[in-house]
Amino acid sequence: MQGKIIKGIAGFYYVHAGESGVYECKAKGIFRNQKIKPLVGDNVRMTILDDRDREGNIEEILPRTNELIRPAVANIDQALVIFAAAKPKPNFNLLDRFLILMQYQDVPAVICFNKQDIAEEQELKLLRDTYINAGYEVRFTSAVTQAGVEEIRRLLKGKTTSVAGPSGVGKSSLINLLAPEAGMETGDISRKIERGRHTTRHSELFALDGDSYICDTPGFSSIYLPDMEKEELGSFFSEFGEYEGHCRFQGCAHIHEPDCAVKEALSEGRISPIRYENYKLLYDELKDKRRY
Ligand SMILES: Nc1nc2c(ncn2[C@@H]2O[C@H](COP(=O)(O)OP(=O)(O)OP(=O)(O)O)[C@@H](O)[C@H]2O)c(=O)[nH]1
Ligand SMILES: [Mg+2]
Ligand SMILES: [Zn+2]
Repeated sequence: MQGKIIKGIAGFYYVHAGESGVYECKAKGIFRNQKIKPLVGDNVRMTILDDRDREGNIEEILPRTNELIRPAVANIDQALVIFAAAKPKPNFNLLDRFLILMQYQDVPAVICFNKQDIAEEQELKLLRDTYINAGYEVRFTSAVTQAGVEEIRRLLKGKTTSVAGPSGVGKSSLINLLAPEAGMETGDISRKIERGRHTTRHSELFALDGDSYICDTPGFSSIYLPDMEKEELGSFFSEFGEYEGHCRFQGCAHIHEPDCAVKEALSEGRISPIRYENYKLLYDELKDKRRY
């Protein structure tokens, strides 16, 4: 029998086998035979040990299309990164880091700005302009009015999508609308800290229908840049692409060099100052890291 690992807790793996439902499995022999640890998202072959108690053993992990390091999940088709358009205001540096990390792992990212209902039109415009101009797919939603939610549902169809974003932006609220049986707890950040138990600690997949899964992953408050040379950073800012061939110097870092076409585009408003500032900050971070 085949299935997909939807959750892993303390040595047990929960395998969703379509119509047959979910089995609680061990993975005896897997590490020894295949030298890999099962991940949420893995497609597996299993044997059923007890059909009434719904217990099984994972016999084989089927080939992965990809394997993300953060979050640690396999076979992800796309990432849906959720930030709030307001309350909390989006942290652009964190968003850009996340986008770089996904591109580094070859996972297409779609940006969703939630809480559209409480953001000013001006704030929404800034978000739209900044990230559409940077070449990303951008969606706006509200878990309260449900605006944009159907569009997200269409986006998820037939794919396994990993949902990520900082705490308090409405990830669980949106997942509950998309997969009501997920039954995720939602709440105010302050209340959460007091009680300290809503926070997602494990990645978990929810089946939306036969061939669509959504993966809730632990929220993040910081992200390390992937290991790369500072010279590679520019390739993660695809909006620089059409200008960088016109810089005076080949290999221009677009920081202190004269006759830099990227800086010229910046001064003419064709490149977003938010994105450019993040580029500079991240460039310095890579430079400092390499010095030692
Ligand atoms: N106005 C408004 N409030 C929202 C929206 N979506 C979520 N909220 C509220 O924002 C708060 C946080 O929502 P959650 O869904 O718990 O956020 P989360 O991203 O899952 O947070 P963590 O689990 O801590 O990572 C709750 O009080 C929600 O009711 C929205 O679209 N508009
Ligand atoms: Mg949540
Ligand atoms: Zn340049």
